[in-house]
Amino acid sequence: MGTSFGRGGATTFQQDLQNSDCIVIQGSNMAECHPVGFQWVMEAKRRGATVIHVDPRFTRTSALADAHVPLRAGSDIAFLGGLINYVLTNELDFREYVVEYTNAAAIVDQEFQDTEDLDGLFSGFDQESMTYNPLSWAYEGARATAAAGHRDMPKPEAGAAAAEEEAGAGAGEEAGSGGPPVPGKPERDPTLQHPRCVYQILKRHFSRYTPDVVEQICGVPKDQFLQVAHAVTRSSGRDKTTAWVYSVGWTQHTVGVQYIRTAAILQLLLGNIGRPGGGILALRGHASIQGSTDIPTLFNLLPGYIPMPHAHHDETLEEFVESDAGSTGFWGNMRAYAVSLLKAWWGPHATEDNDYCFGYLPRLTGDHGTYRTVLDQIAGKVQGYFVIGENPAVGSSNAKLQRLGLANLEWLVVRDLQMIETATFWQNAPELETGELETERIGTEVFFLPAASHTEKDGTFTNTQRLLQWHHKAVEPAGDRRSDLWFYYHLGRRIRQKLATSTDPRDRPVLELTWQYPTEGDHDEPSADAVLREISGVDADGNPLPGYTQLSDDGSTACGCWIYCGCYADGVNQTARRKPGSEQSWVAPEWAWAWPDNRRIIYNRASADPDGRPWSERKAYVWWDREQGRWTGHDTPDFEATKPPDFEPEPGAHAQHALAGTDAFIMQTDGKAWLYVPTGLLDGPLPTHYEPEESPVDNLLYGQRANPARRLYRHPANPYQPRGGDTFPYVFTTYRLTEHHTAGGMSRFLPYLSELQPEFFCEVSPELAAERDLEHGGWATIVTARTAVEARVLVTERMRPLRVQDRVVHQVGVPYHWGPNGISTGDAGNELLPAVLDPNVNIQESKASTCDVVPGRRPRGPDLQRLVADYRTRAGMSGSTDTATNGATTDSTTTDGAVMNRRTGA
Ligand SMILES: Nc1nc2c(c(=O)[nH]1)N[C@H]1C(S)=C(S)[C@@H](COP(=O)(O)OP(=O)(O)OC[C@H]3O[C@@H](n4cnc5c(=O)[nH]c(N)nc54)[C@H](O)[C@@H]3O)O[C@H]1N2
Ligand SMILES: Nc1nc2c(c(=O)[nH]1)N[C@H]1C(S)=C(S)[C@@H](COP(=O)(O)OP(=O)(O)OC[C@H]3O[C@@H](n4cnc5c(=O)[nH]c(N)nc54)[C@H](O)[C@@H]3O)O[C@H]1N2
Ligand SMILES: [Mo]
Repeated sequence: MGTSFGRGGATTFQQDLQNSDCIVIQGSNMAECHPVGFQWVMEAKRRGATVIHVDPRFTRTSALADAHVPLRAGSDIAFLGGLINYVLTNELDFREYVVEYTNAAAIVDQEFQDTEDLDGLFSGFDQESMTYNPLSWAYEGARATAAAGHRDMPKPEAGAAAAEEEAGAGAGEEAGSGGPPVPGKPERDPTLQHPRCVYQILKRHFSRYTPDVVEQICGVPKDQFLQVAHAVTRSSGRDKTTAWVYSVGWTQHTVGVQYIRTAAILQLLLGNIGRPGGGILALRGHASIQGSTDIPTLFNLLPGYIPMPHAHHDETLEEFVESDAGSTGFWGNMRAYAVSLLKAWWGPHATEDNDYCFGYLPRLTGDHGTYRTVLDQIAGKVQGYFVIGENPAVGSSNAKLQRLGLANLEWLVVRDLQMIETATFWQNAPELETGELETERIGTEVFFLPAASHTEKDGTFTNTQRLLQWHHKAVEPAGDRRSDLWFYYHLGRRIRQKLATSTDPRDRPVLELTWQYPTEGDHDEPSADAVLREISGVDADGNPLPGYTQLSDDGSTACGCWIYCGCYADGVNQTARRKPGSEQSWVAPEWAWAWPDNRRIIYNRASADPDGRPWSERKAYVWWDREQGRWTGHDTPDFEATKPPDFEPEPGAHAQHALAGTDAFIMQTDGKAWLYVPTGLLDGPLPTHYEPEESPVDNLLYGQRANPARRLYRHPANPYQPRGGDTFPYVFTTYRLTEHHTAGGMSRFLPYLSELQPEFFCEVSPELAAERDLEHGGWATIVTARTAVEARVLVTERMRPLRVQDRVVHQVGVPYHWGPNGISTGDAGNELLPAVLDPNVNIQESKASTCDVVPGRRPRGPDLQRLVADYRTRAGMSGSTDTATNGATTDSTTTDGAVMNRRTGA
């Protein structure tokens, strides 16, 4: 979303779905996982909208849709690519929107080569490192500047260490609130005829995604595909809009980012972004998962998507902002955002003379994502680990890998509501039964600290639609439970006390932090309100700032997260507003506060035509009021309020001043939404269909089977299965149930929920049940190269065999909520999956893999390993040699499981 539009969040809000003429829910089970928001889908349907659910399984979402389209897990790019091809071949695109608001007219460098020319690779691929050099993807004439200005490219003078660091660090999330920098405006051909303009490149690229090809790759019959194509194109244009809704059915793939890119291209061609009833609604998961990327728990970002500086080429603030400071669009103000952040963190210590303490920030030296960290734990390179608000021993792919890491630490801190598996692995990990681990030989000291839940503390959630909502403490936390804010505040306070007399320069960043917050109550609970105020920002006199356009780069403003600037405007906690819907417009701008600047639909300049008039009365949202000389409408305009539609920038203008009155995508350096991404992605400027890492079929389109830049972690405990073959013949996918929550810490311990879904199960079709002798209500063992788990069998027509290429493909559905602790117990679905990631955002492929299913319970003890070893041999995986291809095999030497314990040598 960030590289397509300039911000990583959902483009619209859930209530706006009521205005849609067609809603496609794909890669999401919205009715079960986002049931409250789903009411707006039902409202749209009541008003006559068509609702389509594209999902491997028939769910409660499908039951309420007009059409359910079952497809093979892992094939959505082909399906969406088919829709794009349908739009382009029939010239159904919203031409005026496309020419004015997207980069369709931009001319691309002649060095660029497409997957169509290179059998599945784009130009610039290096087989050795499995990474792309993206220079040839640039706009024409921009290659040299691209090299100098690319934030994620090693600088020419940087050495090998820097290059390695860049390749590992991941870049996709950086575009969360500002498109990747390109040098200004590209050459354009508004007639869209130039053979190297983006529009023509798209046309060629997607031409082979015909209805026939869609049928062969996805298993969706041609007629059904065309029904979707008709419904979507019929419901888009001046007078109608279509919305796309996705969640983790799309993100958890080795090409997850490119799935979303394909939807972005389609929605842009149809003119559905920035307009009511349109958009791409990324349904976010955990209560504040949007918040935890905005103010990130990610290794490669600072608040507001300011990139984490790199060790080798971001020595000074000047070097750091260099590639962005000259940019056009609002990201050109990055220095103001960064300096204000540094002022919020180091207050009076941050001055112009010391680079505003820029040197105090940590630096990136490579991939520090969680899966990499876990491998480093196994290798003995990590001593301590905080696990706060997650349960990786159940929730992360290849759960064994996680536990082997936990078992090799000096110390582990777990703060949770319940005694989760991550805290008890030393006691009941499945590896104890197989003999791969022994409690006596695990040296990890585990500190379990009880956490207060959201009802026991003040604070905000930032939800799906970028909306910050304040929650008040309802009850005092019982016993030793404390809020996370309490924990970090007092931990920091104590560390500072310990270091108080230190003269070591490396302690200065900690000692000089602004760490003064009012506290209250018996436990000295810090004020969450004061923290929010700091995040929102203040001027030199300590007055709250109204919004991010007021941020300055001279040290006179402090702001903890520039995109949240203004959430405490006028000294009022804007996130706590609760004006009833009946007392305001349907957009409800006075209900809580959305970033940026309380906008609910972003890029809403595009809801008006280039002259500033609504595209149609029916779809009016934000427009130019000629008399008042300003933008107005139902929402806060996502545009400079008084910049007229016919504004033309001066040559050489900077930041937002370089944007024209028709540049609706203000966070992009060229003001346009990107159909083609010339820079900012690690796996190609355009989406293209690749098979998942583990798949029963070849890539119908190219010799290159999987995403060539996917992130593989070669380790004996993380073997990858060969593609095709009969050993692991079935596709399997994992998902959630309404009655449980994620890794189970919040549901398996509750009697009511455990009663509703008492046991781990798998869903199979009647045809697969017959093929494998599986009995409804009986046991099945599901096997992969990692291990085998047992589950009750649910035989259901909700799962349907699909015809893919020349064969029938069966799919197995596995909910992933179970583990050994709590009231409702069972094996964890994540035991089965390998760790293999999307390179841009480091998300694991947990939605599409392959397995075998056999009747009966799984073997116990060492017999379990024998079963799995037998499967590996049959699959041709001699020893631990995996088959993760691009031809390469692994460097692993021992068989699975026998992992060295750093301190016991076991
Ligand atoms: N009750 C309840 N609600 C929840 C949660 C919960 O655990 N329980 N979890 C919360 C969290 S953290 C999140 S992230 C969200 C997730 O919300 P969802 O993404 O809706 O949840 P999932 O069930 O994981 O997956 C959605 C659907 O993707 C389908 N799918 C799998 N592979 C593919 C594929 O390749 N293509 C397509 N088109 N579909 C595919 C699955 O069959 C499933 O129906 O839900 C949130 N809400
Ligand atoms: N196979 C497979 N794996 C998946 C997925 C999938 O679809 N398939 N989905 C992925 C997704 S989208 C997600 S979000 C992850 C979730 O995976 P995890 O985050 O590992 O699992 P949760 O069970 O949500 O863990 C949250 C923990 O936080 C605790 N908690 C709740 N509130 C608080 C609090 O205020 N403070 C503290 N300290 N603790 C608190 C809860 O008790 C719970 O144990 O799983 C991922 N893994
Ligand atoms: Mo999630």
